[in-house]
Amino acid sequence: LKTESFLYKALKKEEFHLVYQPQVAGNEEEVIGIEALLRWNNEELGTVSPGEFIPIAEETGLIVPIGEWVLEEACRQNKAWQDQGFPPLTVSVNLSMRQFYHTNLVSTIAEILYKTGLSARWLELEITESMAIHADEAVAILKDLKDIGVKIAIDDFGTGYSSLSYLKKFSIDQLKIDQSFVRDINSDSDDNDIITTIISLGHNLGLEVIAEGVETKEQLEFLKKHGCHKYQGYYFGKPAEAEIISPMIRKQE
Ligand code: G
Ligand code: G
Ligand code: MN
Ligand code: NA
Repeated sequence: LKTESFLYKALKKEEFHLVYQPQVAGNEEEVIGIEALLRWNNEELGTVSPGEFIPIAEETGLIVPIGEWVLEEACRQNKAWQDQGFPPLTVSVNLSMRQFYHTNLVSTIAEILYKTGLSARWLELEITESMAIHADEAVAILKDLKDIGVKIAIDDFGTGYSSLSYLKKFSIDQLKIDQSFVRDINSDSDDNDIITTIISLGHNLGLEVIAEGVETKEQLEFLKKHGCHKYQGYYFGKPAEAEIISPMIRKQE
C-alpha cells in the first residue's frame, strides 16, 4: 500500500531512471541493440525492483504515464547516441498489457518519435505472448505499429500459453528466447531441443531470433552452433547506466 502511494508521486519526483543492456550479433559480437529497463529509487523505500512495482503500476493504470516516460527517455537516449556519432542501434522497450491495449498507444509513440527525432526503425517494442489474448485487436494494433515503422519483438518466447498461429497473423520482427531455456543449455537436453526448435521456427518464418540470459561461453557456443545470431545477457554486460554502456558501442571511424 505504501509502495502504491509512493508510486503515484514517483514520476513527478523524478525517481525513475533507465538502465540499458547491450544486445550483440555475429562473430564480432558487435553491439546492435540495447534493451531499456526501468529502475525506481525512492527515498524511503530504497530501490524497488520492477518485478515488484510494475504489477502495481498495471493494476492502478499508472503504467500508462510511466510507460510513456520510459518510451520517451529511451528514444531520447538512443537519438543522443546517434547524434554523438555512435553507429545506429535499436532500442528495445518493454510494453505491459495495459499499455499495449491503451487507445492512444500508436499516436503516443508517433508523437514521441517526432518529439525526440528518432527514426521509427530504431525503436523496438517488446510484447509477450500473453498479450495476444484479444487476437483481432492485437493484429490491428500491430499493423498500425508496423505502419509507423517500429519493430516488434516477442519477449520471453516459449513460456507463454498461446497458439503458434498468431505468429503468422501478427506483424512481428523478432523472437526473444526466454532466459529459462538458456540457463540450462549445457545440462538439460529438453531445453536444448526447445532452443533449437525456436531458432528454426524463427528462421522458417523469416524472424530474427535473440537469446536472452546468456551468461557463459558454453551457452554462447551452443547458440552460435545452432544458428542463433543475436544474444543478450550478463556474459556481454549487465544492465547499466547510459554512460557505462556508451564505451561498449563502437564509434564510427
Ligand atoms: O530489469 P529486470 O530484470 O529487473 O526486470 C524485471 C521485469 O520487469 C522484466 O520482466 C522486465 O521485462 C520488466 N520491465 C523492466 N523495465 C520495464 C518497463 O519499462 N516496462 C515494463 N512494462 N516492464 C519492464
Ligand atoms: O522479461 P524481460 O526479458 O524483459 O526481463 C529482462 C530481465 O532479465 C532484466 O531485468 C535483466 O536484469 C535480466 N537479465 C538480463 N540478462 C540476464 C542474465 O544473463 N542472467 C539473468 N539471470 N538475468 C538477466
Ligand atoms: Mn524484455
Ligand atoms: Na525476457
